[in-house]
Amino acid sequence: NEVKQWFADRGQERKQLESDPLFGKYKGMNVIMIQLEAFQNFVIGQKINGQEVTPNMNKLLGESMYFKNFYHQTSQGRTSDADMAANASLQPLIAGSIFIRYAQHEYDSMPSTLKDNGYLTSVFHAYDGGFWNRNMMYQTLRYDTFYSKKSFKIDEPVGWSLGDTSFFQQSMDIMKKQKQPFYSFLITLSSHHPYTLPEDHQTLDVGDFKGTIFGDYLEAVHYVDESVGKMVERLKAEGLWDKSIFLFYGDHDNSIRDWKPFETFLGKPLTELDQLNILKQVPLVVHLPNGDRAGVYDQVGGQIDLTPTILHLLGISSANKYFVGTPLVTEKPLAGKKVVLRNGSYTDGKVFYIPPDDGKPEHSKCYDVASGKLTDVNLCKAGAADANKELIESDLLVQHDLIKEFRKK
Ligand code: GP9
Repeated sequence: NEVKQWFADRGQERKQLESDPLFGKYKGMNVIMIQLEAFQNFVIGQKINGQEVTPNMNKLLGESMYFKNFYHQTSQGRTSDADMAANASLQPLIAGSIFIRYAQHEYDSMPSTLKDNGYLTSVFHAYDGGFWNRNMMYQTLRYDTFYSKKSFKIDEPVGWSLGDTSFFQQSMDIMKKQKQPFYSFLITLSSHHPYTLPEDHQTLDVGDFKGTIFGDYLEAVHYVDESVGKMVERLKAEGLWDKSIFLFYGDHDNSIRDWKPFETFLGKPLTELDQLNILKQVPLVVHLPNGDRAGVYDQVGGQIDLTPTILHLLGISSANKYFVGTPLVTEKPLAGKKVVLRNGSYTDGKVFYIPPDDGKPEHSKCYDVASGKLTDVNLCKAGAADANKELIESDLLVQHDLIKEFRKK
């Protein structure tokens, strides 16, 4: 009952936002969502040796909504956690992945909700269908079709599989023939650790970073940026661009834990709060038809908010769905909105709370975001309790298959 009530309260928050002018403004549009492998926010808008690292994305920002304080919420399940947060609006587990451990449980999700509203739903990822137990999990999430590696021609070998440029183009060949409206979820792979690209794909002059993992990472994200740019051109050429909500976000950090190259690249020393933000922030870019509402947004959000955001724009109520998140694209940002990370950290844009790593409450930290300085930990206390509750309720729902239980006739 406690879990049921907690989710009902979240549903009520979303219900109240249904009077927002943006609720249903994009009813019936296609949805194209891209999850970018290990793509962190700190590269957006940056240059190296005079060359933009993400020129195509930077250009796209002029006609899109860019959320610069958007967080990944992943844990040990990495890419699968990001997928689950984005498509089912639930927190990851503290250990392992929901995709592996609870693939047979019942979930509310973006694909199932859209399917129930007349959408054709597809997921594209050019790697082995069994990885992260996707074959099974995508049935659970009720996609119509999962296009895995065997649906693609490996005509551009990069890293583990197919290069993102060809991956997007081949996915587009399928999408352009699909019945509309459709929901397409695309998961990239070329910028996977350890980031080394074939030589003919290295087009960024990374100077002294050449031959280091950090330099390889910059080259990889530069290549992904080019692939995304070509995908956008193709969407325009196929007449899908202004008939679709198009968005992309990064799935998780790049696992590089040596801060020196980051400091050299960004040209400044990094505080603990800077490091946390670099580690946890991924870009979220949302292109609405006709470039509506383009601009830079500083309200906080996380992957868990993506499904509620899309459903809000399409005018599909999620009040009765078991989702943790709330819509980000609204006329006015939701007051008191928090992003909760799996270790119990949270931020509301004003404070950033870090739980103690030794379990001793006196070692918890509360940062004032504006000044970047530590502040009175009591200012984070109530928020930390709420954050902890969110994690507990999400865990109980997932582990005990409570959606099935709640819907039993
Ligand atoms: C593989 C890909 C990578 O299919 O999604 O997952 P990751 O290792 O980043 O969690």
